[in-house]
Amino acid sequence: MAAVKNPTYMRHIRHFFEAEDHDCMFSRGKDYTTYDSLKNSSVEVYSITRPPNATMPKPAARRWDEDKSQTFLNWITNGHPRGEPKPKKPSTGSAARVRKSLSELSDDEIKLITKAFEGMMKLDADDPNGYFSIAGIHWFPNRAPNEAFCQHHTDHYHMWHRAYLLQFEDAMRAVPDCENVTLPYWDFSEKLPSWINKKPFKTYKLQEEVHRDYPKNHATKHSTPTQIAANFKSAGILDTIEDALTKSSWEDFNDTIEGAHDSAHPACGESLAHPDIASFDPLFWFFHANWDRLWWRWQQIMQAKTLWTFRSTFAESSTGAFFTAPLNRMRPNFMTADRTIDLNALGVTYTQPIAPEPIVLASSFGSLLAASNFKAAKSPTMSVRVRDINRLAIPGSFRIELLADGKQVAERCFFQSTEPNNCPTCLKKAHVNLDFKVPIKKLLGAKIEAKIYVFDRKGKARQFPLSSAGSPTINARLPLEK
Ligand SMILES: [Cu+2]
Repeated sequence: MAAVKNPTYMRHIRHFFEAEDHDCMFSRGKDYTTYDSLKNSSVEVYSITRPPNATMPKPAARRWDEDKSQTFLNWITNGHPRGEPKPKKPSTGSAARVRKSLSELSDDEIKLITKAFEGMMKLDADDPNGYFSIAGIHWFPNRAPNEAFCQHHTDHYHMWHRAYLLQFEDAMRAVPDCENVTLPYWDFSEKLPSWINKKPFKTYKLQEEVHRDYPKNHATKHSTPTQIAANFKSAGILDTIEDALTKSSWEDFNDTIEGAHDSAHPACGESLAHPDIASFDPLFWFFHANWDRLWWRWQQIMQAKTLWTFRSTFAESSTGAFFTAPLNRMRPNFMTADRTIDLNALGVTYTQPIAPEPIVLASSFGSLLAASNFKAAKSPTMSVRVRDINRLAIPGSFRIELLADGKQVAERCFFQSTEPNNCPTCLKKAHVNLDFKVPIKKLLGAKIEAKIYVFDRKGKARQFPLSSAGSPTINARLPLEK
């Protein structure tokens, strides 16, 4: 490689390091895995890698040559630009478990998935491979208090659900003659196939009581494919997903995509609206396989498919704490969070759209250096945050609507238990913020207000007084562009 004049972190510099280099430096208490940490140590790194007297990387064969060292120096003297990765076409690789889209399945594949679901549903309620047991991990069944496992609005949200889907897929494969089955995903840009409303996918009857509101034989329910498609459209879910895929830091991606996830749950119908019962609805599994696929899709775009490259997407070095013991632990008996990152190493991959749209990545920062030039965009969107909502006071998943002169201009949902005070995960974070992006034209001069609606057991939304949800505030910001 010739020396690069204008290298960036995302395109060049982070790829100068391999897992073993990071392992080695970690053992000496040094962390060069994120943009911030490497930037802060760049002069030191330059000096220990510079030929001919380098001490790093350890194997002599991988020592940096003059050009590489010069590239690194150029990065320092240019002020450490972060940049964006070069877009790459996604690949499916050659994993053993290829998860397909619902619309790609052949008749035989649908039959096999049907068999696996029916086989799991026939097992006893206490069989660890049975549908009831595995669905019950997500929340509620009459467990001892403080035994909720599912992770939402925490660092482990994606990792926990990836491990959970694997456990479900393993149980599908444990059904006789289903050893090669894979869990398909529901690509939200496609309408659900009609067989989703046939046995055994239409509904699942609880084999045991999970809660006084969900007695034995309670039947789960989702809306029709047409209704769901309409709900997704009015909640703007596909737009939010598209936006999430352009985010170039993990924190930004994570916030945006989980927001889309939270709005998509109630859009699917009464059972999926509540974490208490959501995973008993057979649609849950295809729905969540797609969220996992979208995370993997982003990992591919960011070239962040391994633990170390994944860390390079963190905006803040401290984000990585959840990868290190004991914070990497996920219950019950799931693999640790760090092991979930490399999906290919777990033998899984997803089929992808044939011609992926080129994606323009965007970085966003909380502030810009006053010394740099910036401007407000011509037809800007306003960032509006409804802040400090005491969600523990709200009995279940809720929707916040933003109104200008009485007309709704944006909405977002928050997915949570109907008894957040009994959920140890919810208790960890009592106050939450919800962010909206609204064209400024709709807000200027208008009376702006927020309303909360909480979903009842039937998935119907009823208004909940804002004054009962703590003292939330509304904050508005005008994004500046560099
Ligand atoms: Cu979910």
